[in-house]
Amino acid sequence: SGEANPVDWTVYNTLEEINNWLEQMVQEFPNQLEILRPGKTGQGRDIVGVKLDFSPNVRKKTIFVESNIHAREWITSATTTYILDQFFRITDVEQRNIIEAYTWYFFPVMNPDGFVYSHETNRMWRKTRTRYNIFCYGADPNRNWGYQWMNGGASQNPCSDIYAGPEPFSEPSVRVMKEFIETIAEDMVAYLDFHSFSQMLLLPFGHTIDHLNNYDEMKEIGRIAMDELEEVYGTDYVVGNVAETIYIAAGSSMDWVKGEFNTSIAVTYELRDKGSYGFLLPADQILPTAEETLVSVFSILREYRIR
Ligand code: ING
Ligand code: ZN
Repeated sequence: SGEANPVDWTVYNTLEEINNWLEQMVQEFPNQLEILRPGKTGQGRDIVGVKLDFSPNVRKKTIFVESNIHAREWITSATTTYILDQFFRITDVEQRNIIEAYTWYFFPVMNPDGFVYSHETNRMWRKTRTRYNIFCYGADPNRNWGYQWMNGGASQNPCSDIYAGPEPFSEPSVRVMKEFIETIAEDMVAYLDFHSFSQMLLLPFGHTIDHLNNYDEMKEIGRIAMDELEEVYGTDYVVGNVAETIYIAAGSSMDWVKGEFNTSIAVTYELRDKGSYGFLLPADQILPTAEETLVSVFSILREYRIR
């Protein structure tokens, strides 16, 4: 914390602050962390992530952590940066065993162009910033992935907040991350995606209400994890697939990962709250949100591992 490191989870940070913090973490822990810049956004920004491995010479299953694919959902990158930070501080033996059993990829801001726009111009911005006509900018980066693309809950109107884009992977940032995830997908056991708000743990899929793949097992695991989350600060979560629990929505990153690679654990959190503040969640809720969420991440992995 302090001047050299502004990320301390008492305020929401800018893209520059988050990226500087990631670089500082890599400098502090060069044997465990590696900076990743797999490509650029439509506006030419780097998409920045880290690879975390506490024993880099041992090949392990991998876990991918995504947040802020939607620009205005600031609590999501605040939460995932907190989780990354805690992974270097936690001493509990059971938790350390879980952390160190995997290779982790963290991409705290998956949509840097939109994120900067939400900080500098329009706090309620959701999409990317591709110019589609003289009035309307951006496609929804969580409707732009090439699994069941445009098969419900997405729009072909560039002015819509759920505009799926002219074709799958039209958004440069989405294409970059698709190609990156393809390089690590073989070993991936979990894809953890963070949105806000609604207090839900969402499972695939968004295009159909059918309970596909390992839905039943994941619903059980998710319920146990959300009960543990609630024990921390009383925050209650609903668990279920996207289509039945929130709305029909096709073309998401989670559904693409599940549909393409059948990744065992593919979940999307809708973090706090249930609408009182919505996207404008006060900064004094960052720490409690992040703490309870981290408890549930351990819970999901523990439950999955003992089955
Ligand atoms: N909600 C998500 C959205 O993209 C979602 C819900 C999650 C849809 C996963 C599909 C897959 O609309 C928010 N708040 O963005
Ligand atoms: Zn979202």
